[in-house]
Amino acid sequence: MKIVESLSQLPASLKYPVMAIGFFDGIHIGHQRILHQLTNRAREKGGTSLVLTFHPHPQKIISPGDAPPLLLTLRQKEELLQALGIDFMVRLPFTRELSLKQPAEFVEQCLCCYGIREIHVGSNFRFGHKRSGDLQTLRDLSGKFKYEVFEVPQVTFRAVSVSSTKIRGFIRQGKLALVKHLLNRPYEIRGHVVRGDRRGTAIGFPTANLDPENELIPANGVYAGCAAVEGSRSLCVTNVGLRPTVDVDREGPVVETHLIDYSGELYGKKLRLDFVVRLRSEKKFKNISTLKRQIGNDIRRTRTLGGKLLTARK
Ligand code: RBF
Ligand code: MG
Repeated sequence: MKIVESLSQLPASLKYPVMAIGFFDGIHIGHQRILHQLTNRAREKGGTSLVLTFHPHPQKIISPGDAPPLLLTLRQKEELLQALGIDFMVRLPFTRELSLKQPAEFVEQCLCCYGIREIHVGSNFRFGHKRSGDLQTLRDLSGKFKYEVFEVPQVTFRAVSVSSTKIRGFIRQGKLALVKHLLNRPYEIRGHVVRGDRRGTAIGFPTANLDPENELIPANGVYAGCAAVEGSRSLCVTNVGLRPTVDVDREGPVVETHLIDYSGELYGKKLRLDFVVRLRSEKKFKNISTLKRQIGNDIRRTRTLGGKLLTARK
């Protein structure tokens, strides 16, 4: 997959270019339906698949205080699009100027000089100044600009329509098993391992403290999952929270994880953490030895779930 920052950077005369447009935060099962349809069409037509997306999130420009914490870093989004077989990611810098464009201007100036043959978008797609353009707007302009519009219906799961907003809510509530269904993969956060207080090592369960690159951290609690470091994967138990038993975190929740059967220095390394199953809430224990016993239980439960955790990501 190649990444460009405007359509003008695309190679001239691409064969039958087909395009999906959206922010695609999460690349959830609804987005996946659009993107599969897109790559299928490209394959059928011997064409080229393009995903037009924006960076940063439009709300960060229009109204930063209301911008949602994102499900994906730019890097994660790129990797997921690549894995889905997209040929080109067109990552338009979202600016105030772009936010002021009327829908028709956007189509004329940003889309239409590039011979796009098909546009695939979800039913609830909106674009242009104040989100005033929709599918009908795209269709109204399609004759003039000679593209076809394909509407991809909303995907529902257990009778609710899937959206990035809902998924963010579920992550904040700790419903990570549900989230795994909606993403078709576990929720993953990445970051470097930073210096902790070494207390974990002292109590017998060394932990890697993560400095997350992701904006959205699951609800406080203990999660079973899988960690990847330098290409190798381990089962892990992750605590998100304030560690009330030791009372050390006044600066907000920490994300720390114990990698099961892993020995080696993690400090400074890049870590990826999958949150697969929520085990319990964080608790204040009477003393360190009851906390230790509980963490021992968390680890046993995680081992029992082992295979399920390791295969959660295909
Ligand atoms: N600290 C708490 O105060 N309450 C907890 O319920 C708790 N659960 C944890 C579960 C796991 C799997 C891990 C790795 C840590 C947990 N901690 C908890 C944090 C623990 O206090 C911390 O790892 C050590 O104090 C080292 O910093
Ligand atoms: Mg630690």
